[in-house]
Amino acid sequence: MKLEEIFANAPTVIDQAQREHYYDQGYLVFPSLIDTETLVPLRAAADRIVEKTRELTESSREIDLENDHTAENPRLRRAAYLDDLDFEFWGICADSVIPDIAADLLGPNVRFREIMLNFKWAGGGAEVKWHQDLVFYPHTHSGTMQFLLFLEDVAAEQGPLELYPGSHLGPIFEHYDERGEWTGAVRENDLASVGSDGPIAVTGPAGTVSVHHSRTIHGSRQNKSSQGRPVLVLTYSAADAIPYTAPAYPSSRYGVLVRGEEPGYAHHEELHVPMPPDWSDGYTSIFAHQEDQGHQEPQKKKHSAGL
Ligand SMILES: O=C(O)CCC(=O)C(=O)O
Repeated sequence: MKLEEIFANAPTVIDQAQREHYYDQGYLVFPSLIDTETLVPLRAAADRIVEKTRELTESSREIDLENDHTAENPRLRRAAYLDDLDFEFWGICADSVIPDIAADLLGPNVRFREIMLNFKWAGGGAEVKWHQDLVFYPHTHSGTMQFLLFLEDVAAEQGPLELYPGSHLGPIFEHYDERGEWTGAVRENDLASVGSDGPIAVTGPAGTVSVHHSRTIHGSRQNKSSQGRPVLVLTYSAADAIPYTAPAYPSSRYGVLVRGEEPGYAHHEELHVPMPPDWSDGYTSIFAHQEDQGHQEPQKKKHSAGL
């Protein structure tokens, strides 16, 4: 949908000024949006996942572990496929104010893409290098978005999400290094050309929700504090944005329509997007790719043609 078509429908849960802020600045923040009653069962579900990982000695399809994870001292970087891992997570994806906000920003027809939990464990939880989400999952237009929901309070020293306001209006950068190996991160010399005012950090109490545009440059530092920083990461797409590539996390609900109706058409935007590697044989996590490339099988430019 074109922006003027999205704006032609009155928003239902946010106001027009917030919509305009999102499209001008590439993000919005809703402090304490989700109440404690809703957070408590989500935290319990996250705890159940942590308990199960005590059996793991290495990362699995769903769980990405820090290198120093042990049964006694579990340290998770990410759990993906949450909607399949625990019954508790689908409600926040489909029956909450979050998909309503997505519909106010993307147009009435919205698809669920994925839900993950980035733990950012206390005492060194991994950084997320600067990146643009659209480069991980190019679509026929840039109408995809990522929400973060804080399960606990997030302060500056816990490695909060940081983003460059307005960067979604700039170039879409390569996330490969000079040798053509996928790093999942914007190159340093490209970053030097972005936003002279620098990034802003998104902090706030538990229940705070942020949302950013698929082209907004964002990342987060290591968590060197003594408090973990568990956040739910939810992504959605406008239903008329068709993916060019296989999803990283094809859970059983990937692509399910959570608001509106099937549009019956695809919308295209003129975009120049570098294609990611082919994820159809499996994906670990952004953390694993951004880690020292020497520890990994490098993922070269090998693209999938399927959806
Ligand atoms: O967890 C974070 O701070 C950043 C999340 C993110 O950008 C991602 O997982 O793609």
